[in-house]
Amino acid sequence: MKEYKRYLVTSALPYANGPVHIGHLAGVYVPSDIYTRYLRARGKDVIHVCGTDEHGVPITIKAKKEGVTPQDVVDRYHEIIKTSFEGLGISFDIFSRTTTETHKKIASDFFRKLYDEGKFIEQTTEQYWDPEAKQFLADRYIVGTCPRCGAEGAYGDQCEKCGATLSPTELKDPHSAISGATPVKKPTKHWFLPLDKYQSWLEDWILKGHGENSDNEKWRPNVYGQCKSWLDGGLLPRAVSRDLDWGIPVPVDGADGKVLYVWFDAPIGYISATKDLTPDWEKYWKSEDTKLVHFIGKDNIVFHCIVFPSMLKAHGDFILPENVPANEFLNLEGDKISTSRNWAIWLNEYLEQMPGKQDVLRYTLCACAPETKDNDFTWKELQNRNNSELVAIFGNFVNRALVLTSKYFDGVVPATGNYTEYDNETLAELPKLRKSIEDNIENYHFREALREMMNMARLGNKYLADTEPWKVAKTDLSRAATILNISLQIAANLTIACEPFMPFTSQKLSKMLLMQKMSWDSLGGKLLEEGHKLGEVSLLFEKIEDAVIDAQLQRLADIKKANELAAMKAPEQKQEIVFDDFQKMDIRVSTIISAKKVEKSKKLLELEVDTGIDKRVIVSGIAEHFQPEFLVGKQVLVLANLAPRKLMGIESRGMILMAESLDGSLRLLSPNEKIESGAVVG
Ligand code: B3M
Ligand code: ZN
Repeated sequence: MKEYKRYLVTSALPYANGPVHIGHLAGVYVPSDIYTRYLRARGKDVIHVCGTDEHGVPITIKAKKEGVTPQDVVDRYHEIIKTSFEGLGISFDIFSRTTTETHKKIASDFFRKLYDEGKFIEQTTEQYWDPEAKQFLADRYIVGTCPRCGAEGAYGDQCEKCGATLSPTELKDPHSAISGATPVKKPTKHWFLPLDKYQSWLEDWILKGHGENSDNEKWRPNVYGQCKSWLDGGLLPRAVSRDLDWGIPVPVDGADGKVLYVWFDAPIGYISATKDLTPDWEKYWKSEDTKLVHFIGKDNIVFHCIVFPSMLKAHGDFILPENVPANEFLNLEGDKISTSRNWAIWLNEYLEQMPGKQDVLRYTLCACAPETKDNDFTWKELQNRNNSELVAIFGNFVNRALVLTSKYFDGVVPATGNYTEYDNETLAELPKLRKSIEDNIENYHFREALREMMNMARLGNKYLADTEPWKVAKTDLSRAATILNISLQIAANLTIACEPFMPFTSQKLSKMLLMQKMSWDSLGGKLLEEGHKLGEVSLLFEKIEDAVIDAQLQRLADIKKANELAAMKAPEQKQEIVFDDFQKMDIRVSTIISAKKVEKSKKLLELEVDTGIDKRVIVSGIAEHFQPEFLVGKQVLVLANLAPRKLMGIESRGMILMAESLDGSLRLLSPNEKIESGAVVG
């Protein structure tokens, strides 16, 4: 495998049209941060670049929905996203945006170079046009039925249901997302990157270069498989411009009203961000000694493995990625995460609602990261990971080691005596675990790496449980000294081993041990000198109580309910009637005087009602919906001239009018102001 001199790590640029959620974090940012922190700890020359993706239809749609400008939208979300990433300790070297001057210039120059060298095809094609909104309908501006899976509401560029990449003209039953109008086709000129010309080069580079038998890094099966199926299907030219008024103008004459396609400019954002980070940016992008790694979610694979590399190849000045470790999707409580259905845990909200629990989220998301297949996040899992792993193993071990040292040795690292065989075996595990963590991180197996880091805490916990220094100390203080020295060495090793995964914990633990920050290279050895004074002991993790989890689950249940209601359709209108039919009904405002349950009936209430005409009894089938006490004194609408009928032996004269919600629950209908009983409704 090739040795690289430096690393350039990129994380997908989130659209600045909403906050980031746990799906983004587990799929992209937690793994990329672990990878980069690890490389930094090893003293490698590494930079991690990211920023917000601020062009394209996702932004303009959001702006339209909120009645603000696209600039307002991207300004707001850039800040929210940036702050929340910082809050979670995602350590980008730069968090830029694609609306900077640097980016506009780099992206325009990129396009211009390809244009000047004749790398594009210029073509006039028929595209959908909204006759009401008077604009072309690119990408998400058009919705319809997916030609692949038949789902409704597929976008012009992608079906979220089956993940297919689409073009607007493929959609069945297309309509405008702006006005709802049925679009018409109109000719318009665009620039296309002829991906077909890069097909055989891509086959070589990906299928041979990063497949099973290659000397380069082998791409994950999910990534490799998606690329292969694209290549097997045969690549076609792809438009790299759009008819939109938000984006980077196409930098050639005669391109008024046309901007670069967002997927053309966004990946170039990695280059611009690097340039804004360091004057030395070219060494990262133009030297074969740099290892470029793109962290992305699976819906971005084609753009990072096929389209962007073809752009880079066409340009010629830049390196290609060595790996693209894309993750699958994370679900939430068994359901697909969805921004439009608000089915997500938003990072900014998590940080507000669960202060001090950043590492709990990082730990849980890494532990359940969808590395090989879609995976599920549940609040119960977060609670369990916290309570039975972080608190019960990691925290418990560290706490016992420190508290016992403070009790028996005044908080000073005690001197060791002779090691037993078990001591030696335990210490010998440390370098093995280190090696395993390294191999796993370098192969992008972050879940496994995390497990091995936790195994280091398990090792310490088991060592303490087996050696019982709290008992030994009573009879053999020097043996207890050896045990605690070894335990403290394990705790010190944990500060280094856990840093990529849980940087806040690492820092807290270093402070308790009064340790300087140490490089990865010291991991596995003896890190604390005899006589070293330790700092103050506090708890690393706190138990998360059921009430906290229940409140979060309740919030999700409320969202689900609201979504169900929003998705329900009102029943069809009944058959038409004439005015006379309506006139026959005598509806009166009435007041309920008393209410009681009808004996032996689950459903019926016996109500005494003042209709203004008389006082009468009405039996109503609403016992499961209202408590009798609630009804007394309420004004309601009564259909007074309904023929009497007997229910459970009681004569009922009239009917109380109710509104039945789409979910089947009932509401009383009362005048919005009090009015005398007997008032006629009509
Ligand atoms: N903004 C898509 C996404 O958030 C896009 C990634 C760009 S990476 C260059 O899924
Ligand atoms: Zn589909």
